[in-house]
Amino acid sequence: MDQVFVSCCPHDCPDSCPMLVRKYENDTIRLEGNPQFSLIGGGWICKKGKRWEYRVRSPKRLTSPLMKDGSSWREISWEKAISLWALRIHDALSSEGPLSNFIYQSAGSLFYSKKLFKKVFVELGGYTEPKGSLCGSAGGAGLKRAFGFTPVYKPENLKYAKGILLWGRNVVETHPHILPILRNFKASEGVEIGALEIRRTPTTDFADKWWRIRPGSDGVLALLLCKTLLERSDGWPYWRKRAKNVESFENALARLDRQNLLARTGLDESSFESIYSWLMVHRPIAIYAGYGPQRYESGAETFHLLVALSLLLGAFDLKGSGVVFGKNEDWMFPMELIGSPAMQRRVPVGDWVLNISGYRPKIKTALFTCCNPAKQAPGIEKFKRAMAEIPFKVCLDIEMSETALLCDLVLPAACFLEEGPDWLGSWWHGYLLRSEKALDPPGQALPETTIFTLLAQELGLNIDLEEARNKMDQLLKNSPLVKQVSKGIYALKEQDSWCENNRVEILLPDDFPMTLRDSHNFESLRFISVHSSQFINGQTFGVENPDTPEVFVSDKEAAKRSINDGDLIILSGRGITLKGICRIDKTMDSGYCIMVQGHPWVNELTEPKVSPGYGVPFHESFVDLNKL
Ligand SMILES: Nc1nc2c(c(=O)[nH]1)N[C@H]1C(S)=C(S)[C@@H](COP(=O)(O)OP(=O)(O)OC[C@H]3O[C@@H](n4cnc5c(=O)[nH]c(N)nc54)[C@H](O)[C@@H]3O)O[C@H]1N2
Ligand SMILES: Nc1nc2c(c(=O)[nH]1)N[C@H]1C(S)=C(S)[C@@H](COP(=O)(O)OP(=O)(O)OC[C@H]3O[C@@H](n4cnc5c(=O)[nH]c(N)nc54)[C@H](O)[C@@H]3O)O[C@H]1N2
Ligand SMILES: [Mo]
Repeated sequence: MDQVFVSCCPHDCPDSCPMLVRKYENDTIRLEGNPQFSLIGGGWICKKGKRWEYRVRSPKRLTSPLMKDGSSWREISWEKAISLWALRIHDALSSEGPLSNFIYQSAGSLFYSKKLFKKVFVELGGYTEPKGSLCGSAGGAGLKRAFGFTPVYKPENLKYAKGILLWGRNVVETHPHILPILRNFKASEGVEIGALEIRRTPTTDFADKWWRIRPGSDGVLALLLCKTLLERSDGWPYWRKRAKNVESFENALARLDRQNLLARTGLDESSFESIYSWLMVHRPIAIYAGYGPQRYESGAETFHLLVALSLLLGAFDLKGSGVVFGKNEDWMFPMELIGSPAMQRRVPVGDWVLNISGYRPKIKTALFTCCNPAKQAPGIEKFKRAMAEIPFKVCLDIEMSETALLCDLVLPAACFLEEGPDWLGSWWHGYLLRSEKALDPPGQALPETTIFTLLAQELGLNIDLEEARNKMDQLLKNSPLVKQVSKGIYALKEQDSWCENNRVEILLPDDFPMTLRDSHNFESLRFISVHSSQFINGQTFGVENPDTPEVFVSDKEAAKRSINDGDLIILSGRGITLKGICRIDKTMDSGYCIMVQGHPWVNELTEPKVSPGYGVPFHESFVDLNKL
């Protein structure tokens, strides 16, 4: 008899889709959208989620603990693996103390059970971990500066907007479940979708109108829009009531030179006027901001300025106005199950690799779980060098990742279909999702909760993370902040931070040092990487790495170098050279080139850097591009 389980997609994607797992007698599965979830564009799953049908049993799965043995790998027993790991942690503790254990987790799976392992390191007295994320820290920090907390824009409120401005957000590729909502939107009279981009994308095709701006100049555009709104007395009449620091903000805007700002955005006067009048006509405006525009030094400032612009456009008075970005999907995770460490050291995720040799206490062991920084973090060769300085490294993954290959011990983890009950939130919608175990893990793979319980026992700690996961299940099911909608789907009682009844006051900026910094104007090209509809982040399972990657440039940049579309080119930067195939994109402007992120070579060319708000300014990297 077939069995059906509730589950949800583990990917770090805003859509966080509830799924049904149909399990057949031969232990194969089929995945489909949970039809109970048609609330906000749901009820179906995309090809990335669907791929787990065969990824879960693919030959690429790790099935036994592996220890590095010279240049090859040796299978070892769990007993041996755990005892070796515990010994190294113990040595680190006695020589350098708790901060010598480094723990690194990222976005490989958003399931809550994956976070419980920290309890072990809390009980050991502390740890070192990265600060910030490779993803949206800068943008998030800008929003937080304005609000004092991370604001939530409830997707339901989009229906009140008359203009949705997709500000560097490529929703058609990266947020497909919003599309049914946007299609409805487009069908309403007088309601429009606009897009601000650096190139034509499937999203700009989808929008009613789009404008191209210079990479990294979104904050400048926001400033110019605010300045113009004030000069023309078009600002929402009551915006000052909601704001702190009004006078300084207005004075700072008054001092800025209009022509200089316009030139920085790369827009001509008529395009600027077209954006301006679009905003005037389509209030209330929802600014739907993307991750691309915050991967710059100015990322946090840009997002702070988007809030200021939104306020001047009538946010809080006009329902539906506001800035939509991510929110904390872990908001409901019961932190009490982990506790807080006595000691903690946090090192910027963007550039810790540059400074590791100076750390005191030294890093003696490192744990990598649900992450693949050897592919997804900036400056790969610097990452490799940092790894060489860490005496003992462990990676937990479901497959042999680039990061796992650099470790001493690789441990096979169960994936979301093989453990549970488990939970996950969304950085877009307001539902908390519960999943059930549908399959046993392959070979000797184990749930992370089991792996760390074994480690804790070996370290002499009285911790049972399986029990903690079950406790989490009870806590979440019974939380007064959720209401069950159907099996596995729980609505969150969340407040919309942009709602008119909120008593928030927006802090306006009066200094824009990163936004007004002179932009780079050498011969080299700004190197920009973008997400693809084909796969998620660095998880390219089921999608081949192209033999020769495509590099997109404008026709002007190609002509300057006598390059035709399809020609082989050499991309070089940071002492790395890469062969690529040139794709001319006439919708791009001069000064930058674009590649799809998620392939191992991309972050060889990016600089390990940290931006305000502990973001990673991937797009502040520059390359030379020449004909081969
Ligand atoms: N299919 C798929 N979906 C995904 C992901 C995936 O890898 N694949 N990843 C998920 C994750 S973790 C994230 S963070 C999100 C990312 O979602 P998005 O923010 O939509 O994706 P990005 O490609 O990072 O950036 C969006 C756009 O910003 C543009 N851009 C770059 N620089 C600038 C700029 O200076 N100004 C402006 N206005 N635009 C600029 C790029 O051309 C790009 O089209 O997607 C999530 N969803
Ligand atoms: N140049 C450039 N770099 C980027 C970006 C960019 O736009 N440009 N985007 C950035 C963004 S937005 C993000 S969010 C990051 C993502 O960066 P990461 O989170 O580091 O990368 P992922 O590719 O999501 O892969 C994480 C790993 O988790 C593993 N995994 C999957 N499920 C499980 C599980 O259940 N348990 C364990 N232990 N492991 C599991 C996968 O096999 C994979 O190896 O990349 C960033 N990197
Ligand atoms: Mo991300």
